[in-house]
Amino acid sequence: MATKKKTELDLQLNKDQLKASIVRHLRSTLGTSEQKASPQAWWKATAAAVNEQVYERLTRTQQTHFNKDTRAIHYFSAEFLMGRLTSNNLHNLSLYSVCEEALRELGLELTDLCEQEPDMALGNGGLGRLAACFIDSLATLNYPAVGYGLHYEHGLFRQEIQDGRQIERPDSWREYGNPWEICRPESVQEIPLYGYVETVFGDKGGLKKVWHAGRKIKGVPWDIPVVGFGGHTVNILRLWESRASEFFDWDVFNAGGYVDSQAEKAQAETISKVLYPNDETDAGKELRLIQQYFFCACSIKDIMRRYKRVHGSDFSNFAAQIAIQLNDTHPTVAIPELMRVLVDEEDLNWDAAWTICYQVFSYTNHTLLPEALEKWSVNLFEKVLPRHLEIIYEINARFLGDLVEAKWPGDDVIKAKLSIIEEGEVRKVRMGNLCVIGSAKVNGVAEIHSKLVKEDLFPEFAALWPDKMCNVTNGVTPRRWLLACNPELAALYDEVVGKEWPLQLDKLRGVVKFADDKAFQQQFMTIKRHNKEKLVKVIKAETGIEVDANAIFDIQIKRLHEYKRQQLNLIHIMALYRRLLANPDYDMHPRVFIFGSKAAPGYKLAKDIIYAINKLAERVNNDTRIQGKLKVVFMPNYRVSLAEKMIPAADVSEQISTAGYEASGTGNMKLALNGAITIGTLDGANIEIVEEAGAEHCAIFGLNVDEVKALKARGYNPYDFYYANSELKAVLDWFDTDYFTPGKPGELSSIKRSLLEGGDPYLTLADFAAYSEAHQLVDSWYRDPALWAKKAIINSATMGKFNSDRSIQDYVERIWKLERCKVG
Ligand code: B1N
Ligand code: IMP
Repeated sequence: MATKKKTELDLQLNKDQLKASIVRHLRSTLGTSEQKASPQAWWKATAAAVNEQVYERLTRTQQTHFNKDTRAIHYFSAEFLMGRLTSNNLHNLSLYSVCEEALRELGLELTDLCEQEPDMALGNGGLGRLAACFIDSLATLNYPAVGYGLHYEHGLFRQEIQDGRQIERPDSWREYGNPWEICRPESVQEIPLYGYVETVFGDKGGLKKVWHAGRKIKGVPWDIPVVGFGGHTVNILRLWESRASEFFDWDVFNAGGYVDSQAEKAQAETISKVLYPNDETDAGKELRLIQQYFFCACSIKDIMRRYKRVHGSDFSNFAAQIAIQLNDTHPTVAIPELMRVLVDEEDLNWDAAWTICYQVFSYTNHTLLPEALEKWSVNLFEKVLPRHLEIIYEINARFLGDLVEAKWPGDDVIKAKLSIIEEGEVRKVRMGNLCVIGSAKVNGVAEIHSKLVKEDLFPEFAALWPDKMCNVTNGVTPRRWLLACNPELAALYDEVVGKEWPLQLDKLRGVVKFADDKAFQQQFMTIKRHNKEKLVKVIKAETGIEVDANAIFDIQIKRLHEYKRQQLNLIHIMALYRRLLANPDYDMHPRVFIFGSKAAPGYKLAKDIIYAINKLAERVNNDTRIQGKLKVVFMPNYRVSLAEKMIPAADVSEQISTAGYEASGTGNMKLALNGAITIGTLDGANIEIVEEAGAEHCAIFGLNVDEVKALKARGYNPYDFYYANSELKAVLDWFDTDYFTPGKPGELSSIKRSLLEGGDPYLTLADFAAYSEAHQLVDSWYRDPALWAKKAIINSATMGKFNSDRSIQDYVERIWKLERCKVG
């Protein structure tokens, strides 16, 4: 018995043990005492106590994966929007309520301590948060997986609002240390950049390429343990930090150039300094290409090191052991990097290397927006990565000369279209084409999006490789987005359908039969009410605005982009305001329109829309004539931890992108799961949400994808709608007055201009009337509390499909072919 291995149960802490551990860490790790400790010290001590559990399981998991030499998925992503980890880790270890009690006995509230944690905002929005949900699901389902990305010192900027305008402030998430990350100096990598390529004679005869780097950068790995729900598997997220290769350039230093050597160091450290804040826009900047190469090269070296430790230089098992998923085109350079390593460093011949390469990689496309499809100038590539450009040329020549020529003999038009190189005044490398050519599978992120990827974005590639393109609809983790953020609703669901739903979200279907049950409706709506009351306090604290929990909470939270059409929401609120001014008895249930959104710092129109929302809010919220029937709130600094407070309190979810532009959306899933009713277009995953919930329980409006295409083909003229709809005209003309910006007429005119002279590229005016009607429908539903409760319940109960565990299972079956690996 004495030698018996520790089992799961032995690992599980009780309240007293946890309490003792927290106090011990407060003293020995934080160097303080119960009497003096700040809330921040208590939070860190709690995290340290939890980490004892995490590390034990991490070690077991890594041991098991190593011993069994399992195939693993490596998720390459420039963004991981993790948010806070404390409550998530506690829930996933089944320690949340134990910890709550332990802290209570110490006179502390766990929820308060959780507020001490800065968000880990290493992502822009949906794409980065998806990566975070996916690594949670991979660990939960016991799949061997590693997330690879960049250890940005500054994540997405902190947004302040000053006189209605967005101001960007640096985010310093690790200024005072972060208890969830572990530095791994033993796995440092060195990464070459710049320089030139030399052709030499190889040892085995024949020619060989040698890349003489102009610079070398050190990559330092930081590991974030990723605790699966149930606590069996703890995988890692490995993020690379850049450092100067030698701390000083001693020659420069000794010659008296201390400042120069510091500049060199600063330059190297710049690489992982800051996340580019552009969601869906390609900056085309040298530093961004270097960021991408830096983390991909570090990660490939890391994978190689691990593979060779077991298999030596026999690469015949490589493709069987290693799968790499490219989260959009940002990590594409990993493809030529793996070729470079296999051919130049491991001496494989080209064909052998290429056969490995395209079996290893798969690519997820997240957008059709042309401005997001990455292209790098050939000149920049040649300067930064000269050897990779040669490799890309070789991949391209073989692809066009063999495959394309065989399928479309002599067709130079198709060759020009499929080429990795775009010809023109400035020659460019098309990362999307390189991804498709170098990947086994290409997937879109919702049914409609995957169809458009196949038919509109890459039709020739789809003809060439009919089996390459597939769909995996996005999902969200129900642990964070229901269990942790909405504890009351989670407890109600435990009672009604049992406690398995956080793993099998389909079980919530069992709630549907209570949708008409008066007592259940009451319980459900009381919980919604509590969540709204909590949000009322947050709104008051953050903005000073008083709102009434009796009103409909209508929420649009997502990055600011014209295609997401916050401007449509804005002009509709203005129309409601006009109706109320014209007729103070205008019949509507009180509404609070709540926004949360960051604009890319260089996106002028997006920032103008934020300004307009805030100016409208000032005017509307202080207008006594409308008797509080309308309120507008812009919540500053929207981020994951704020989303966790807003989503459970939403009555209405705004998902109003122009059909064909939102690849999937994931906020839509979280809001519906928490009982919000969707006002939405038939775009992205909205289509599948409606399929699950039933069309009668959502307010769908506007042009669909085919109608958008047809209208554009006919020639869309926004003035047709402007002149035909007197309310719409009056609202747009309002932008030119000083009604919302007293003494400063024209401050909001850019919005009107974009919708008229600018051609209204996202068809805002075309959808306005239908949108307004959808709102009236929602208003009429809300006045019937039983009808509303039923719809809200059905929406929540039917979102099982959007569990990110289901997405991961789809990836496993359609793309990765992984096997689960039980730990412990
Ligand atoms: O990815 C999400 C989807 O749910 C959204 O519909 C989609 O818009 C989003 C360049 C992007 N697509 N492209 C990006 C982000 C950063 C960047 O630098 C592009 N984000 C999306 C998850 O599939
Ligand atoms: P969607 O664009 O509505 O699908 O938003 C996707 C998800 O990304 C949201 O539910 C949030 O979790 C996250 N998100 C979107 N925009 C932001 C942002 O500006 N900051 C932080 N998180 C965001």
